[in-house]
Amino acid sequence: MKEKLFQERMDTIRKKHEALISRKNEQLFSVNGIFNRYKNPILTRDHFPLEWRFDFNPETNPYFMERIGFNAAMNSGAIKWNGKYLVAVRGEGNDRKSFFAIAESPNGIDNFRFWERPLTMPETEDPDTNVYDLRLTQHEDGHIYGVFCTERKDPDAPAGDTSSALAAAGIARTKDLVEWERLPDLITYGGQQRNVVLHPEFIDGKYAFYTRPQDGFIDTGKGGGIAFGLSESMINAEVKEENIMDPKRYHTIYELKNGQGPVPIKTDKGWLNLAHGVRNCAAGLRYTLYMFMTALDDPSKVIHKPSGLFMGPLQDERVGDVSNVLFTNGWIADEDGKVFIYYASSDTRMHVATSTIEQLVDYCINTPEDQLRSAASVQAINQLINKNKAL
Ligand code: M1P
Repeated sequence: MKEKLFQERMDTIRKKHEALISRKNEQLFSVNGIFNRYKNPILTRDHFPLEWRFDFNPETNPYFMERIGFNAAMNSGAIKWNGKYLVAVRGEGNDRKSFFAIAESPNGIDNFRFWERPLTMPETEDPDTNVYDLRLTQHEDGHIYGVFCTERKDPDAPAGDTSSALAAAGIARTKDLVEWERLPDLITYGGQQRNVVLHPEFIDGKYAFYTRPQDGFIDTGKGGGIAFGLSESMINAEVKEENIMDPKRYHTIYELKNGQGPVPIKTDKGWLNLAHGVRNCAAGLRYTLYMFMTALDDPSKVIHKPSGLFMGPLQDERVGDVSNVLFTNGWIADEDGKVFIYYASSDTRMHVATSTIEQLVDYCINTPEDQLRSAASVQAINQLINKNKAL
């Protein structure tokens, strides 16, 4: 009887899992014409391999029950590797611990399959409690760097405070995405760090980081903008001076804080940047994505910044573990100019949107800037109406 139950459950679960991961995705029509969303998320908690979740031995698991459960597949770095589209997923277990795992797809939009094992990230002498939000930088020095958030309990938390934490930027490097060498965490002097990204090119012969200084773990206090700073080395990376290049601002979608998303993409008109901005409202924090461009000869200088959000949580995306959130830390630009934007919704699942470098540059250059007042926004609308009337 039990053998039958085991076999039936195993067969059904295998079939359903295979159907889920091999499901075709479908591009949706785009009214804004800037990017296209897709019908299905590319990864969810149900995509994790069954071998990571079930004990397949009928002796020790007669009911074929899940032994290790997963809660989310979210904030993923991305890279094109050997012709495949790879996402370095932030997996989150039912135990609330995040980890990294690579899933690859032949076309960037569906059929993402996890590699055999999650990524084993070596630790420093000070073990990480939680690691998340990996950004993958293919640096011109020949290494692929992974920069991520490492979180540890705050050693100065008063007795009974079991939630205060310290966030810093962990760094590791690899040549094959399988074996990783952990390097010391980034040293900065502006408080805690999250959303740190390594620029892919040397600037003045130095490594360049986008940072996000923050006074506290959640509240950024005096920090909270995207900063830029240089480090002499990656072996002992240290940014002595962080200069805010894209500040948080009153009554914008990045009023409370913001953070660099994926590694900027180089174009002949400047660097394309994608970031997240956070505002507060009665429903809590709302995370949306926005874009800006920086100068080719100075990636810390913002040269174009469209007003408002590029992408906000819509429909099912609005609901999840942390609702009303879009977050991105990975995109891939193909040789033909197609761009795959990988984003997570509500800290729960991963999606893709596609666009092109040409469209994104056009969006950045030709969308009016935020003039920071309602009357000025009305002026911008009127200018567009006048332009259309003159046709
Ligand atoms: O929960 C929303 C996001 O919160 C954090 O982003 P930030 O540091 O800007 O507040 C990150 O922990 C991110 O992982 C998460 O998606």
